[in-house]
Amino acid sequence: MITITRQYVVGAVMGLGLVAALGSGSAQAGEYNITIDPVTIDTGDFTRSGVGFNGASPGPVLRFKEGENVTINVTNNLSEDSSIHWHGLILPFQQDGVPNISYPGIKSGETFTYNFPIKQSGTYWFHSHSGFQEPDGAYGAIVIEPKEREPYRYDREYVVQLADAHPHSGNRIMRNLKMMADYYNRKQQTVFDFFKDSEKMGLGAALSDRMAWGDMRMMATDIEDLQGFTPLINGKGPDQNWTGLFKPGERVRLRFINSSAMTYFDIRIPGLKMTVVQADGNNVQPVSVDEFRIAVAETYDVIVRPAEDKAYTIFAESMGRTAYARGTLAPREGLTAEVPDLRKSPLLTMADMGMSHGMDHGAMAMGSATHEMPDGSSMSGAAHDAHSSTTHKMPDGSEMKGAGHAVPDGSQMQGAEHQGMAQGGRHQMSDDAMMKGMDHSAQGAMAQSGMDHSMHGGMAKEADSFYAFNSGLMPSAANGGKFLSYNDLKAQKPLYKQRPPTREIELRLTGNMERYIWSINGVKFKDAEPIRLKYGERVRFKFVNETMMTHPMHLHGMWSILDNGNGKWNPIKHVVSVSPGTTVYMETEVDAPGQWAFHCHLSYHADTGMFRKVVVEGGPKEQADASAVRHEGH
Ligand SMILES: [Cu+2]
Repeated sequence: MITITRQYVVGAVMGLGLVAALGSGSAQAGEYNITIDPVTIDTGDFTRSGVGFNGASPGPVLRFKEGENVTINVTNNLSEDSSIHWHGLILPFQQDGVPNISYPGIKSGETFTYNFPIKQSGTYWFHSHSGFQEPDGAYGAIVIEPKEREPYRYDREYVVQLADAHPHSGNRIMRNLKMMADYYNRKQQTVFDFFKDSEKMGLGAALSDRMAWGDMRMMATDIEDLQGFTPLINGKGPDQNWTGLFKPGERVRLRFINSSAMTYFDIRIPGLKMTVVQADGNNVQPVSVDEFRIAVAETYDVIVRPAEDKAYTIFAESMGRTAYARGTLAPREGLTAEVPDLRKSPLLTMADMGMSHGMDHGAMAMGSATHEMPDGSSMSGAAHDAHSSTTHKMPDGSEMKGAGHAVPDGSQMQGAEHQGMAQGGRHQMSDDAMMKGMDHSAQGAMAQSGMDHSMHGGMAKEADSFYAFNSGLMPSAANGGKFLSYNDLKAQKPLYKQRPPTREIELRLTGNMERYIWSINGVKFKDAEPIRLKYGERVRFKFVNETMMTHPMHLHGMWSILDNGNGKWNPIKHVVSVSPGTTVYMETEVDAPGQWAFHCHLSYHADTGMFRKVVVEGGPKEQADASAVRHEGH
């Protein structure tokens, strides 16, 4: 049975300003009042002014029931325009809450009334879609109880909402990044690192490595382009230690939500296995893990069963290892457990630089294709003789030619000293046919046994098709155990019938780090035509990440069916994270008329142009009405 703690019920009702919850048979109707307010945020490290809901950041936990109709009156108490977007909810586009796409936004002092049916269950969240109000604190959680019983048991539950509070306001951060893209990058390599590398790699290799990164106008440490934040759990900094209580032996459901502006987290609870039961609000076939990575804007529900009468630390390290969020699960208030140290910062590799984009997996050989770099220059992929004698047996018996390590200036790095370098060939199957022909366990086996990269020393890691082979970002569990992969996600119950896509749309994720401009297909939102879809289509989106940063791509209004090779069991998500140097596919049943946002969920990437409007043409008349909302610029 589900027991919601008393504290929770009281907190939800009070925080919500619940006006009425009328139960009439199966159809319920709830009315809620939310205000958008200036608030003070205290992280324990610093205090600043920010934006919140109902006088607090994070805002209330909204609890809905699948099948109910909700009316939400949102009053803007700020001195500027605002908005609320219901992240991951399937609703009519006029209710989606994106200024200039769904509606004009909410003016200062005004109230906008949202009204929509709740068609789904699970864990979601809501946030302002105006300016940098979300990084400034305007976010809250949504929990939707299903009509039918859950397919798993738990005794109590907690929302664990992560954020990356920064002492600077979003506007100030954007100004600084525009002025100097590495303004907030404190992990830059120093001249000392260079001498260390020279000793290891030899002077020539170290120099070439630096020149390669310089040509990219990026650094091996560009994993987090915004550092200096304090990670929060439910609004509390590491020292403020958010605590959730349990009775030993209980099953505790933790609803993790990453509401960060810019930060990916790797989450573990030392001493506890976590059973992942839901991703982005949709039930998945349970998978037991020791650690998982949560992209910006994703949600994961896990169940843990702490058996002992002691405290456990919820430890969420930022992907760049510059900071951590910390909370505690404990049988009593005031108990704490040991807090682990941050692990060493990963370094991006040449694989993350997209050295392998020219690789054609149909032929399994490196082509002589040139690679368009973000700044418009091109990189020759011609010099491959260093490894031409190396061939790799694939599970299907074909052979893959080893790829050389061409650097952007056309020179070549010698094969012997690749300490900081990655394998040029990646195992991401960007070719549709290959993808289908190979199951992912075979791919894993290939990397572990079939491919022996002894010459790369300890650099070779287990393959995961969602990371470039030998990516510096490829995670591993702190205790050596199981780290969740996108490949592990299988839908509990597919939402859609499996059918072939009607067409494919390629979206290259592009950027110019030096000028801090992020774009899609090299075009900023401001200069881009909308993506036009037809109601009834099933579109296959192909994301090719040509940048060195990981982008969490979020399509509003319709589900993103991640193609992770599990066919009809492919998981259904609202955010698809695309790592550097990889190609990722997702499919969408185009079943929601109107106009929608489609963007990278890193706030400062979306703002500079990694954003598109999607227009869905046709469909049921009462829903369509797209012409009613005029596009009024950006
Ligand atoms: Cu991005």
